[in-house]
Amino acid sequence: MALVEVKVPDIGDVKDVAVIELLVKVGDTVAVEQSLITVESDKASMEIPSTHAGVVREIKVALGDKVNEGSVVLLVEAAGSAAVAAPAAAPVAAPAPVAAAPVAAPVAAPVSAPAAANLVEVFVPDIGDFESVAVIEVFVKAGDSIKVEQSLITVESDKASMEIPSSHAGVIKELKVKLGDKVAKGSLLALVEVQGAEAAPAAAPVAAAPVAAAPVAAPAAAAVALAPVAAPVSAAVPAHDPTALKGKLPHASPSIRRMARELGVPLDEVKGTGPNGRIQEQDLQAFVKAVMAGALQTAAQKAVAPAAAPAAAAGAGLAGLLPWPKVDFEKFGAIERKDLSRIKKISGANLHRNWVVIPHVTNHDDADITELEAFRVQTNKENEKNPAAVKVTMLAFMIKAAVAALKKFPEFNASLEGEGDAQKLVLKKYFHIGFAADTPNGLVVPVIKDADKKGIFEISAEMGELAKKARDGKLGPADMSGGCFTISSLGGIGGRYFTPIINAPEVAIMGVCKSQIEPKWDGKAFQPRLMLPLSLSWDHRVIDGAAAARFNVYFASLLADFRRIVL
Ligand code: CAO
Repeated sequence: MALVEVKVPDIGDVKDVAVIELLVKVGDTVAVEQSLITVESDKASMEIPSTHAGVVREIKVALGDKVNEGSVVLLVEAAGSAAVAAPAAAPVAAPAPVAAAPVAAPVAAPVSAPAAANLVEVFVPDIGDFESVAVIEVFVKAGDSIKVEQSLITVESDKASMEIPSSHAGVIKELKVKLGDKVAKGSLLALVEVQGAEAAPAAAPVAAAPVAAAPVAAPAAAAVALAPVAAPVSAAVPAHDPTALKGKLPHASPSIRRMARELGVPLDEVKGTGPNGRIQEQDLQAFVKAVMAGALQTAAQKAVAPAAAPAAAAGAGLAGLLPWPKVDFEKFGAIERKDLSRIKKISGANLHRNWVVIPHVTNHDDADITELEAFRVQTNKENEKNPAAVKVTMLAFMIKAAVAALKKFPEFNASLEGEGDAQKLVLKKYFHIGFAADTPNGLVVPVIKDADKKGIFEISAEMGELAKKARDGKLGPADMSGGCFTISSLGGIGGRYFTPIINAPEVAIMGVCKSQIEPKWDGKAFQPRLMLPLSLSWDHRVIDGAAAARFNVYFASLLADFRRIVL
């Protein structure tokens, strides 16, 4: 097992960029191109990817350190000889930084002045190997006076964000891009009316354009006469105020920006608690929680609050989202209005909060339950003549399997508690498993307490009682509290896979759908096997993808051979 040094790749002519985030820790298994750290200059932040796959043995940088091309970031014990083909010295093809113009590359040139003699076109400079990056912020508007190097827009790839500066001083006559557009090197950004000498072609390059990281020394000829404006690929409007012209980019990494956009959070309203006021994930979470709890209103909410108060329950103006569409349904045909059931109102609000607050991911897998189903059917057959016997359900087996999996993967039997730096993971030593039950009034989740201490018959019987109580609307709070993990089975109904919403404060939920016979290759021939589709949703703040995949594999292995449960 060789230890290899992973170094900062070519990040352009930028010197001494600060390490502002460590994205891995010692012992972590990293993949090639996985982001290791975030570095930041005054104009751009970028994530530095790994050149090798393996296990992190030592981290050579600390928060606040200044790094340059070639600085050793960490030592990785490369997995076998699988150390990436790319030698450490040669950064992976696309060093994360999307990079803006290399130093001294003329960012733009006034090309064939389109309309008037002193009107010049300002283009996107060389931004490295990236074909198209999204415009996520627009700082200027038509009529604005701008200076050379003044930032016009911010663009972002999945690994880096950067500001694109103007190559000319003057007055913006026309802005050629808008939020959500995709741009590339040479895309036309703006028509700028320049004064006197400024109108002369850009022999004078714009010095040191945006800081970040041109992967390779860029040709000086740069953007002259390149095809203007890439057609806007997506006019998708970010959830937060799309037209706002913000003077200053909030201080946050690309991943935080992306998360904020996905959640519709106006990042400039979030208070950063990191170094130099940098916005961190916990700041975003605290903001969302405060808005959800009604303790805070976004500027957009405040703006619509007086008029939209009654519609707030429908999400109007939430975190800057567009108001809920108002449609005169009667105009299109006959309708009937019905009150939502109490359960639907309560569960709806909970589900909504959980969906918005938890960064959740769903892993899908299949379990071969051929033998287990045969055993279940056989058991029920044996008990057919006994009127007191309980019908054994597949769900009861899954509850036992879930207990075993929670024992093996304790972080799945956990809850997050507290906020920010004081946040803790509460690991539970008890095993109370909830199961989603469909009732005429809506979804409820009764809980089988201490499922680890109960057998299949007992669990099946208790489930039957709880499901009946649920259908009759007789479940009490005690029946539905204390859950550690939930199973949501649509197996009796149908479907293949779905994405169950985590039942907070739990951190994972297993969704199962209808099993069906599928051909499975046994090495010699296809065999008909009964396969159960699994959909495990998990909270990415607590669990990572590898653990989730292992949980699914283990859970499936238990169902495939239930004897493993006693090992
Ligand atoms: N694959 C194939 N068949 C399945 C199955 C699966 N995964 N799971 C159950 N079945 C079969 C059962 O064997 C049963 O068949 P038999 O009567 O021939 O034995 C039939 O489907 C009906 O099962 P069931 O759904 O009534 O019983 P259950 O123990 O599987 O589930 C309960 C009980 C309460 C969980 C279920 O009735 C229910 O409410 N499910 C819906 C849960 C839900 O809404 N989840 C979504 C939440 S997200 O909105």
